[in-house]
Order: sequence, then structure tokens, then C-alpha cells
Amino acid sequence: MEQTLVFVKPDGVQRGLIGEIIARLEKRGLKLVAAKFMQVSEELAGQHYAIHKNEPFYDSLIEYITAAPVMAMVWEGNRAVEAVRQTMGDTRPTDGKSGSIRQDFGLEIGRNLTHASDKLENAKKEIELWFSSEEIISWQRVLDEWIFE
Ligand code: DAT
Ligand code: MG
Repeated sequence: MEQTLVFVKPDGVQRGLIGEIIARLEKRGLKLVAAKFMQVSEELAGQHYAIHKNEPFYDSLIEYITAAPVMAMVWEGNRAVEAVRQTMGDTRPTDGKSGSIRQDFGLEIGRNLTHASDKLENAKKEIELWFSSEEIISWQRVLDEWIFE
């Protein structure tokens, strides 16, 4: 089963949307296997967003992501990477349809509330960067057979 990295960004934390975002993922049927509320260091921010190093928005992205704590999580499910990206919505909150977290709660690309891994290969790398293996809990959810086929 796939695992994917999610974090509620500092704006989501400041705006009191942690519960709402977790609730949407839970209700969708995804399974929480790790979570920690944390302050992101400059170092972690730089490693996580290394791919954007040469973008004009890089400095403001690092400033944004380190400006207040984040709620970091790992979610599990069949096709979890795709499913979570879909629940989060397009990168720019005014693109795409409403109904997703970013489209329902956000307006600006630089205040888009959440991160979610974009593909399985990156999900694996990001989970390793953010969590130790002991922090990831393998557990049996009683409803699994009614959610996972
Ligand atoms: P996503 O977060 O949907 O995976 P991404 O990986 O392309 O998007 O970019 C990472 C973050 O960088 C994104 O959530 C917000 C910021 N960002 C991306 N493109 C941007 C742009 N053109 N202007 C400002 N910020 C941008
Ligand atoms: Mg991305």
C-alpha cells in the first residue's frame, strides 16, 4: 500500500485548519500512520524544497514554511499519493475546481495551506527526510476491509 507525506503549512496551522484537513483525509478513508507538530528548520526546508532552489519564489517559500509550526503526517492507502493530491487540489488555489482543500480554503499560491507528495518516488524520499522509521506506526484499523478492497 502507498504512503505519502502531508504537512499542514504554517498558514493552515495559524488559521486553525489542522482539524479540518485531517478530517477530510480521514473521511476519505486514508489511514494516518505518523504525525508530529513541529517547527521546520532552515535546513529541512532547504532539503525538502531543493528542487525549487533556482525558482524566483524560493526565498519566500522557505520563509513561509519556517514562519510558524507545521503539522507533518504520513497517510496510507491504495493510490494514496494520487488520492491525497486530489483532496489537496491544484497548487494555485484559484486554479481548478472548488471542492478541494486549497480551492475551498485558500486564495494565494504562496498561502496554499498544505503539502502533499506528488509521486510515489518522491513520497518515499520525503517520508525518509521527515520521519524516522520508528515514528511510522503499522496498525490494523477495524474498518480497513470496508475501505480497502
Ligand atoms: P505543490 O505544492 O502543489 O506540489 P510545487 O511542488 O510545484 O507545488 O511547488 C511547491 C510550492 O512552491 C507550492 O506549494 C507553492 C510554491 N510555488 C510553486 N510555484 C509557485 C509560483 N509560480 N509562485 C509562487 N510560489 C510557487
Ligand atoms: Mg510539490
